[in-house]
Amino acid sequence: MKALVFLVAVLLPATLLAAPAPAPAPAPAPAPATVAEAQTFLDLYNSLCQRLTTVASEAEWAASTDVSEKNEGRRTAADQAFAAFAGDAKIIAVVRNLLSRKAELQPRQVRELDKALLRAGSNPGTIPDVVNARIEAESRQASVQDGFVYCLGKPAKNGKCPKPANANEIDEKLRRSKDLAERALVWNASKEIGRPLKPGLTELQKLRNQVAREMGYSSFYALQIADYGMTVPEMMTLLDGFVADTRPLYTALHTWTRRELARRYGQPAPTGDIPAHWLTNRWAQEWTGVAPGIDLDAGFKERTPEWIVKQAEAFYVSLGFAALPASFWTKSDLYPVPKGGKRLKNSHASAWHVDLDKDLRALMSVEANAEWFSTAHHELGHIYYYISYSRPEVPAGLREGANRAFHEGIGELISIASSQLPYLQQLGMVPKDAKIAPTQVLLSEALNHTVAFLPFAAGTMSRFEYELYEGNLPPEKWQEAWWRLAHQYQQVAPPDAARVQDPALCDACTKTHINDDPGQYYDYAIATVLKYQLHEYIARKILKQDPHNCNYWGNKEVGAFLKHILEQGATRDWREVLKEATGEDLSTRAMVAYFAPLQAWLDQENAAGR
Ligand code: X8Z
Ligand code: ZN
Repeated sequence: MKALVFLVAVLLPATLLAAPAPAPAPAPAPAPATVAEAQTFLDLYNSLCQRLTTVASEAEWAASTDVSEKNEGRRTAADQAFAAFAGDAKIIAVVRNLLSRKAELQPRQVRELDKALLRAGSNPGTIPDVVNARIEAESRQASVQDGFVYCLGKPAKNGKCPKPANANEIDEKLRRSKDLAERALVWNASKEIGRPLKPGLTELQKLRNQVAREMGYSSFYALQIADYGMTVPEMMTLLDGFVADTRPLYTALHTWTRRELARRYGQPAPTGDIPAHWLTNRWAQEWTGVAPGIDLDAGFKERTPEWIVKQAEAFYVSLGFAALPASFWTKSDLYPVPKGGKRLKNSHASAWHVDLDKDLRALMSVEANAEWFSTAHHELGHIYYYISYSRPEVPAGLREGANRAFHEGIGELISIASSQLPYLQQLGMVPKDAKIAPTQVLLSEALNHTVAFLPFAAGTMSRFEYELYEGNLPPEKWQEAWWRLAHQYQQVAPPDAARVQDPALCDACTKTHINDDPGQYYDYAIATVLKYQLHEYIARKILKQDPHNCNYWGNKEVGAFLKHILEQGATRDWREVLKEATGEDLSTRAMVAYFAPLQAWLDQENAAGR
């Protein structure tokens, strides 16, 4: 088809090609009989989908909050039952048949059918054994990941660890320790989980690709990207654009951070890559805490983990959202397992829409610090999205974000709103008379999930999964690829070059999304860009305040603006939703503009070698 278009283009005179396109024909009216036929099918489909999702989510919840063989078995069985429905060959045939008469359907019905096809993508009923094997491998991988206990000492002969640690403890040490030997030990310990996860990902790479290819996608990656209505090349071009647009800013921040960390550790500043164990996060995805003089955690010393979640809720309530239902508080799993407790649970924050209706839960391990403060706001963004679109006008099959990045972006937006100085001062987290230069606040934000983050999300992670699925990257090349990309995009190097050659290691496997949310990490890159577009609009057009120094708290108009986006769920094309909300297409413009004063400051500091 593409070749034909090319041929026609070559043969046609340029003037003809340049001629204005004729006015678009009016959209054909839906045909009542086809609309009714589709609706009968969709009513049944949605009812089954919602019921089976509930059963599967309950089982997944049990397995993620209490790792055991029994719960793993229950999760596998429930996910297989869901797959048997979502990928049933007859269902796929009906969906395709209806979609072949697209013009006769209502646009919303077309969207529902498209989503049904995507849901079938991982579960084609034509190869049930492969689908069941995929689900079993996913469930096993999750148990291996969630049941892993980090070890900060040398294991004894019987394999027992003298110093077991959980993820929060690892993160805390990487945030605080100034001792490079200790940092290397902790960083290396945090990567040990990659060993037991590598065989599982090896199997999953094949199985995930097999199911997606059965459904006509070029790879599992293409299937995940299709949810945006985009092709793989389109997505990669978009992501490359994000990286290129923010490159000068990243380079300046990296140069400054190199020197700052060298000072902190009493080392000469590296001329190129930063050693990974110098940075405050296991994957160097954010560099929180590098800025001197801003101890974000200090304000949380007097607070409890319970206060953090309640305060996050209060922020949304102040905007006009309802208080969370009582069941959220009774059913969620919000805090770490108490010391000495035997239960093992997933350590990464997540938000759950268990029954695609009113049963909403969060799985977290909240402690009283700045990182969990931000994460709690992020997770409640998902929860308020669920609440907003769970209404009769939005069918179960469209109870999703405008796209997945919107879902990530709302909580991220509220997270930057909750880290603005006026709000922190209002809460008493930062003294009202504190002399903090505006560039210092901006610097702290850039080091968080924004400037420092984008090359990880749009580069290292997204490119790795691209090579993994689209490129069938063999397992023996994973380490090399991971560190090649970390060098190229993040300018971060492994603490010890030998680990790149070790075939038993899998540093990519240590990132939970590679196992749990495969092929989707660009969601966060898009969310990062999107949140600045929304933030700029809210600050300038609604609050009429400087985006660098504004306070959303208590503003019902901001709440109404957000609610309007959220309550639509996935009933409309995300491009339309974005354009309508901000007047703009997806773009890094707002983000680059927001950080322009920081870029100027960093350039000055770097030139002076300060
Ligand atoms: O995974 C998350 C959320 C859950 S959706 C806590 N985030 C990414 C990560 O931790 O890698 C939030 C931003 C990036
Ligand atoms: Zn999220």
